Amino acid sequence: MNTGVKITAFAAALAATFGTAYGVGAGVGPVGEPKKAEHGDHASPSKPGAGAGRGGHEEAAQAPSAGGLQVSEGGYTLAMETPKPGVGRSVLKFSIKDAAGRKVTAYTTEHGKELHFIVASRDLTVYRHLHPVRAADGTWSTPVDLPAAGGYKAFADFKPAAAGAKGVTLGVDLSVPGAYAPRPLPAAAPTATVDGYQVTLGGTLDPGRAGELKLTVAKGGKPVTDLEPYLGAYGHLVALRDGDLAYLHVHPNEGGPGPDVSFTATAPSAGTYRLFLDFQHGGKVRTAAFTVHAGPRHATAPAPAGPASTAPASAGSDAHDAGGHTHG
Ligand SMILES: [Cu+2]
Repeated sequence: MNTGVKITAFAAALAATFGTAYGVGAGVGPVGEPKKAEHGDHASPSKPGAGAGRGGHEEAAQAPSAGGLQVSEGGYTLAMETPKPGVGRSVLKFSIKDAAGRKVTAYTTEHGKELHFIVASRDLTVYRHLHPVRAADGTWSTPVDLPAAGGYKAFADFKPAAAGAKGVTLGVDLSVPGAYAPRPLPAAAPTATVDGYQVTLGGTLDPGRAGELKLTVAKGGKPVTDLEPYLGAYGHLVALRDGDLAYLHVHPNEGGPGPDVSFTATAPSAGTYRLFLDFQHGGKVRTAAFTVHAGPRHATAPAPAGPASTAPASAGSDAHDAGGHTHG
C-alpha cells in the first residue's frame, strides 16, 4: 500500500470511527467538558500536537461516538448463530443482515479483508482478532478458542458494498456457559510482554481530541526494526472501553517497520481503556495489551492488580497532565 492510500485509509477510518473528533488542534480546553465542535471539515486531520500552544483556542471537540455498542445500526444487523460457544475450540457462525433481513454478500475490502471480527471477554482479559470466511450465501464462520466461561462480546467491523454504505462496527454479546470468575483489569503499565517481545507504550489517549500513541517493539532488549506488514500496516490497534466495551479501531500513521509504530487516536470519553496492538514479526502475529486511562489527571497510582485498578480516572482537575495519561 502506498503512502497516499494509507493516509487516506487512515483518515477514512478516523472519520468512520471517531466522528467529529479530530482536526481540532490540541488546544487547551478543559477535557471532559467537550464543547460543540465546528462540524464540516473532516478532510484535514491535524498532526498530533500540531496545535499545541495556541493558547486560548478552545476548539474542543464534541465527544466522538464509539462503535460496537449496537447489534443493529445503519440498517445492518449482526445475527449471531452461535451465541453460546463452549469453552475451548469451537466455530462461530454469524451473518450480517440488511434492512430487508437478507444476508449481505457484497462487501468493500478494507485492510485486506471484507470483515474483521474481534472477540473480547467482558473483563477484557481475552482478545481475539479473527478473519472469518464467508460462504456464498453470506454466512460467516471462524474457529475460535475461548479459554474460560463467562461473558464475551463480538464485534464485526466491515463496510457493505452497497452504494452509499458506510463502514460500521456492530457488537453482540456472547455467553460461554460455565462457572465464571471475572478477573480484575490489569493495572496500567507502560510495557507489555508477549512471546518474548517487549512493547512499550508512550503518548496519551485523550478524550475528545486527537493524541498520539507510540508503541515501541523490542525483543531481548533490542529494538525490532523489521516488523512485517500485517493487513497493509505495521500495526493494528483496537481500544475497548472498560464498562461497556465501546470499540475503537485505529490504524497507524505512516512510518517504517519499527521499532516505533505511531497511531493517532481520540477517546470518546474519559475513562479506562484496554488497548490491543497486533503486530507481525517472524511470520507470526502477536498481540500486546495495555490498560490506559484517558482523561484529566488521575490521582491513583498504578496499583497491584486488584479491584482498585479498575477505578475510572478520577476527575480531579481540569489541568491537562501531558505526561501521565498512558501509564498513570
Ligand atoms: Cu482484521
